[in-house]
Amino acid sequence: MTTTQLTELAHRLATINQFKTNEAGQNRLVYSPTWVEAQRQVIKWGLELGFQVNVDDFGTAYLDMPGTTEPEAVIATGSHIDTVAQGGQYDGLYGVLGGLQAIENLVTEFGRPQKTLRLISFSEEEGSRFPDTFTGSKHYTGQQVDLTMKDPAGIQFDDARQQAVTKLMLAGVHHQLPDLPDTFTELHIEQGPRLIDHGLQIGLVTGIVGQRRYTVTVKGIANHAGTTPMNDRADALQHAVDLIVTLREQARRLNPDLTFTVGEMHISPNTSNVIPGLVTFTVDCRNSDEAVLDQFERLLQQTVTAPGNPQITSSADRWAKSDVTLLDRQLLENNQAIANQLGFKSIQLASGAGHDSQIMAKHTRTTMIFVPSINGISHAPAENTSQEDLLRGVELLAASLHQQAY
Ligand code: HGY
Ligand code: MN
Ligand code: MN
Ligand code: MN
Repeated sequence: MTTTQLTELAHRLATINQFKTNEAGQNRLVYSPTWVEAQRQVIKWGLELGFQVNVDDFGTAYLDMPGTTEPEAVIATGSHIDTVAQGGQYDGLYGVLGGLQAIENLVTEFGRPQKTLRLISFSEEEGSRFPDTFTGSKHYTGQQVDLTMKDPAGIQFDDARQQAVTKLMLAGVHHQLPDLPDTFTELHIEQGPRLIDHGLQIGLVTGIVGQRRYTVTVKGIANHAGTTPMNDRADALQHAVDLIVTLREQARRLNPDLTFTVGEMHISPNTSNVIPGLVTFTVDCRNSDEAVLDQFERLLQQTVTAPGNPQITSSADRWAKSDVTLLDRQLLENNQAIANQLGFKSIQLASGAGHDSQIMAKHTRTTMIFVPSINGISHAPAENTSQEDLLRGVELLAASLHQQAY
């Protein structure tokens, strides 16, 4: 990859990352104004570079470089354009723009491919605005998504979706849902410490952990902070804290590799001199063994609904579940051979982060390529990857796509 092309990738990453709404990291939540700006920009680059551009009903953009002799055979790459709240500059976006750069480099060097090369910018993966994850790749693969679900402000998914998609229909953009590809390769930052800690440059992903997300609701009785005796309270926050401490200990005892995260909490009425009457908090748990996740789910339900203060009730609602997913072995081996030829220091590893690839893998041969995350940080403004590592990922992806499509 030439310096110009690297500069181009850096320029495109910076262009989209400038759309952020405030200094607290990237907030490209699906169908938000910054999300619309970003997806419009990807579409404009696609049109400028001569891709055929499709946008589907969920706002996913498909940039096709049609094949010359086998156009109906499709080799795809891509990732998601949305971010978590206060997210980093590379999660998802690197796979979209790195994939675009890889295809652009191939066409510049080798002309049109024999098979169609497709870059996919999935509308939403994170589950950061609406209570569901992977809605872009789910829609592409024909899985049902609840259009009536609402974000915390009460805005319905379907309304936000329709308004945003209208803004993506630039001149020359088709509005269809393309067929599934023959293979899908996702380029992504590792989002963890393994590559960087071992001085490695490339991760070839064997599989992706299973992931489940819940919202626990604790209902007590709001009351006066000063006049209510300590032994006569239905304090929803105190009970929520007890539940979190108990569940975390249960997760640790069940399996040391079971990740347990409470990332979001809402307290009502959330004011200093009122005993909280209502608390909700999320639980995100992940493991490479579905049986461990099943066991923890039973433990979670038992713990949450265990009898205690009769004035307090609590319940747990699971709103996202993605299964343990093995990725395509042959595609991984092909990429391993290319990485060795290119002299890249690589390992094969499982992903602790969820990815669109675990949805795509149910419908087509799928593989992933990781590049290192500095200090292993992700889902935060400090998320970072060196230019050289960004470059290596694009180089390996381009060689892999070349092997499949030319
Ligand atoms: O949460 C995840 O693992 C992914 O980054 N969406
Ligand atoms: Mn160019
Ligand atoms: Mn991601
Ligand atoms: Mn993410």
